[in-house]
Amino acid sequence: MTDTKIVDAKVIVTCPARNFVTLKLTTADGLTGLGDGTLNGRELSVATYLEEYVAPLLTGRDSERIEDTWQYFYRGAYWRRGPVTMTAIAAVDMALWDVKAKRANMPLYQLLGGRCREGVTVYAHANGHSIDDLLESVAKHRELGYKAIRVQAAAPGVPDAYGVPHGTKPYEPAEGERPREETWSTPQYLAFMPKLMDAVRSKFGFDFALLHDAHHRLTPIEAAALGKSLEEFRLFWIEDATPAENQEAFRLIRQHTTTPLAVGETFNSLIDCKQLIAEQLIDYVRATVTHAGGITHLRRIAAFADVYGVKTGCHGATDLSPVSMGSALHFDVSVPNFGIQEHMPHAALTDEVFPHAYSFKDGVMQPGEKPGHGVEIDEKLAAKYPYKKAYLPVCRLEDGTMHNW
Ligand code: CS2
Ligand code: MG
Repeated sequence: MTDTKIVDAKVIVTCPARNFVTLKLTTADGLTGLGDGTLNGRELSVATYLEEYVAPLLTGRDSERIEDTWQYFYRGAYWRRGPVTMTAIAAVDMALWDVKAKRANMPLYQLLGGRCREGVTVYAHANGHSIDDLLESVAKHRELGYKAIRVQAAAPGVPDAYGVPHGTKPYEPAEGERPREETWSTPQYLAFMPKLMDAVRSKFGFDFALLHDAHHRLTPIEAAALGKSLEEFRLFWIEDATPAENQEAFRLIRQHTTTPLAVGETFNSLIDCKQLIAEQLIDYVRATVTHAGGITHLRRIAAFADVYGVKTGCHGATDLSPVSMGSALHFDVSVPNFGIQEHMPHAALTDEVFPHAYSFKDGVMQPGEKPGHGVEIDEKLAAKYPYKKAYLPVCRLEDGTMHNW
């Protein structure tokens, strides 16, 4: 009988182009598993939670007991849910699935029930400081083979559109010792959006999926107006039209528009989307393996969503590490109600620190055939890039009122 006990639980914090928190588990039978515990702008809170309260309880536990370990950390903490707790549990869960799949000598998707599709359709980010700029970016992404493209551009008179980079660097919102302050105007944005979508559809037609992220900046009635004004451009979705803390808010949007709705990159539990799903107020749920309690809990969200015809559309920004992306792709390829997966390629340095088996071709990603989730970490290289504090920005209306980012 092999000894499947966890003998070591190590938290690795590194900043190869941006900050990442990784949990590495080692078992008595010589296997290792990795989990992503990165919470953008609040990374050390999860690292500390893992180091102080979780790692000491992992040593000596049986690595084979994935569900029981999930329940142990969820119920056992007494303080249920919340982004810090659920990201920490997620890191443990991902690492345990990685170990189990390696022990079974299978790519993780096989343990999850095998393929439900040939590959994972992903959407890219196209952005621009103007419509012309954006059209160039869309053309570039179509050349790269993407079949689904999210478009974001700066509306005239709105200094800080969401998703548009500052200068020529790739879009990366977290920066600085203090949060950057952004300024927002909804009226200008709402007037601009139909022009933007019209320019994209007129130039490139309708043979690809078109997406947009409103990043929680609208009220429900403004979101309803946006959805209505974009119907003729047949979007794949509008993302985060309004904050979803009040799940009922989506009823109003739904009553007014047939534009599909996606929400949930900040969700950490099924409880965050229970009503949204059960009342069919959304079409896609954006929860991820990293922030919503790992593969175990995301499968539960997806199974619940499937009952109501809601599909998955996992968050996949660069602040989720390659460990998250690898795990997400195994989940995506094996979950019945998959919708789409976000793909924002990592910096070359990030990929060097996290060598991985997943790949991209013609708008589709593959998790790879390596046992486990297929992502490793080069610890020596990781150690060369120490943590660097970086905050997500805050957003204000033109009169200085604090708004939603
Ligand atoms: C986003 C992210 O990818 C997305 O849809 O909204 O860029 C998000 O702002 C960051 O992941 C925040 O950490
Ligand atoms: Mg988003």
